[in-house]
Amino acid sequence: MENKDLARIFSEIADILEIQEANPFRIRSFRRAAQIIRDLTFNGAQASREDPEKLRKIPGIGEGTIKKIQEIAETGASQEHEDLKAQIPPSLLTLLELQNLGPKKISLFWKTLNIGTIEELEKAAREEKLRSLPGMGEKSEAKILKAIEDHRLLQGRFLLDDGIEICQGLMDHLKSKVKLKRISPAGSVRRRRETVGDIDILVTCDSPLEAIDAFIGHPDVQEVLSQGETKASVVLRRGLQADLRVLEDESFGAALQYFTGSKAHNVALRERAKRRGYKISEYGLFRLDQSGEEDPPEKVAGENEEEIYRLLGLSLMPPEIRENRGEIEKAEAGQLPDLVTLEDIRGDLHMHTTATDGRNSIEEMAAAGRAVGYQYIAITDHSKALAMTGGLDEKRLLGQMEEIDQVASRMGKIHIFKGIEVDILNEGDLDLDDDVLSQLDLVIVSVHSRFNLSRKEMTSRICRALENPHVNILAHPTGRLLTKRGPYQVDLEQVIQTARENRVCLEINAHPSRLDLSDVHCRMARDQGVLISINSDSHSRKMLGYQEYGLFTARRGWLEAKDVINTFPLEKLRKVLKKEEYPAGDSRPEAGNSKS
Ligand code: DGT
Ligand code: CA
Ligand code: CA
Ligand code: ZN
Repeated sequence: MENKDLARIFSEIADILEIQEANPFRIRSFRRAAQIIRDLTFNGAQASREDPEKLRKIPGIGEGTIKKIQEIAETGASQEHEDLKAQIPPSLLTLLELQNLGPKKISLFWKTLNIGTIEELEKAAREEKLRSLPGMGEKSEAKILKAIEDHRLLQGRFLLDDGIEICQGLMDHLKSKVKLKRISPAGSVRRRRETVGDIDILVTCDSPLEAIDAFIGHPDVQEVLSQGETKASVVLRRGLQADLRVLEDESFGAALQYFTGSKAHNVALRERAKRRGYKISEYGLFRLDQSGEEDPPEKVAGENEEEIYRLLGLSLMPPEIRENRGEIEKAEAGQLPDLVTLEDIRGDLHMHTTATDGRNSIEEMAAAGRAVGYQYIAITDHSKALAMTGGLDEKRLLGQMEEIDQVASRMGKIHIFKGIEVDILNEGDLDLDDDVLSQLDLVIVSVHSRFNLSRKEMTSRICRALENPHVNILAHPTGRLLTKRGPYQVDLEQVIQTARENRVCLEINAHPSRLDLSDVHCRMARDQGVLISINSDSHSRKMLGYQEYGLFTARRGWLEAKDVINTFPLEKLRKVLKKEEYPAGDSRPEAGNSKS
């Protein structure tokens, strides 16, 4: 059992106790235990059985907690947790998934209006029954409706990093158990979509039944939904579904093409095939005879994806862009974008250190950046408005700038830009004096407060910030948290235009729960000649690896290396940061052209 799963049980106990208005001290102690368990650097369940002393040494973990961990490690569940769950309707806990709705409010709704499900909550809000409850009002009622709407959109999907990790785990397991000829992820995992609904894996091998058995025998499989001779579907412990299909060699390419999708891409491709006298399916590409009949069907391709596309007059396109957003037309014209790759990335321009809420020092971050092979990084801690992170004021920032000089002189080899992630205050003012901002190499601005402004207010707040001449990058431009919180209301077209006019770049925040800008917005920005920066927003050195996810989004947004400033050589990047150059816009005569 992983620490995450263990912690989830503790925090759910706290949630239920809080809904029941139990002793606040007990609630707090379960919450604290959940937090500590989540952050353990070793496996808590394992330690509880093999070396409980290890747990005893951790401040904040008492005997009661250790006993409970042991119980869960041994039986897979906690009796107290099970008993508590039996005392409330199970749907009450799903209400906790709504943004900004805690156990106290849920308890209030349950006890006063007998609300036990999201549907009942929505009905009560629409009938304006919530606003008269203690501590509630018209605004909080509207927020609940918005949270329900967001929840519907985000429900049942998983973050891409989890999807890739789980998919890889399943594939490694299959490879270790069965002799396979070919194996590939398909579906949204292969297209690197920002969230995934389920996992699709395709294999070819001599003994399909063995592959199926190995698949359903994976230790994380919780339930087998279906099991046939060549395919199986399971639900995994994390709640995610996974599908395996075992194929013949001669149709592997066709199946890979079909099950990679997207559906919209497949539909467009099928119509194209039809117009050219072919029929396409998951089994292959077939030539129809003159009358449009497929009898006798002549299979002309199937083993390789590339061959199928070639016969349809198309070059092979990267899975990331198969969304029927113009890629088929571009492939036909031989004008597919030359998508940015991980090798193009020369640095990372957004990261935090121990000065605020990061876990590593400037020197450790720089060493980690150098180890990745970067030519430059930027240190961009938070500003003072974000008090809970220990945000920097002017004086501490000036001190950090000196420290960066010292570290830089010791390190050599990697260039360290002096930066800040400064908060955009209510009306679009920045949280630090212009005088200090002017001394930095790089100023990132971002919104971390008051997410629920009107579209007009939020747009003018952000645009005002972008007009400050020191600003270089707008971080996580829509504030969304995938599967948790939707974007705030903002007119991105206006933001893009203002960014362009002021030579500001927009960020793809590469954190897998942000990926903000989204793929579609990236493309919109690029088409308007706005430069993009792909940033990990690392809060520890190991998070530098998140760049890869930002890169997937960039590719899905059709970006080329020339659109992304952290692919630029140091000297060119310096000019962009000084606003002496802004090459994407300057060299792109016409919006919407993928090749200039
Ligand atoms: P997901 O799982 O919701 O993240 O998204 P996908 O794209 O992985 O969708 P999934 O798992 O339902 O199906 C995998 C692929 O199979 C999908 O991308 C395209 C193909 N596919 C599924 N259903 C249809 C369909 O009704 N028509 C066509 N043409 N293709 C389909
Ligand atoms: Ca899928
Ligand atoms: Ca599927
Ligand atoms: Zn940040």
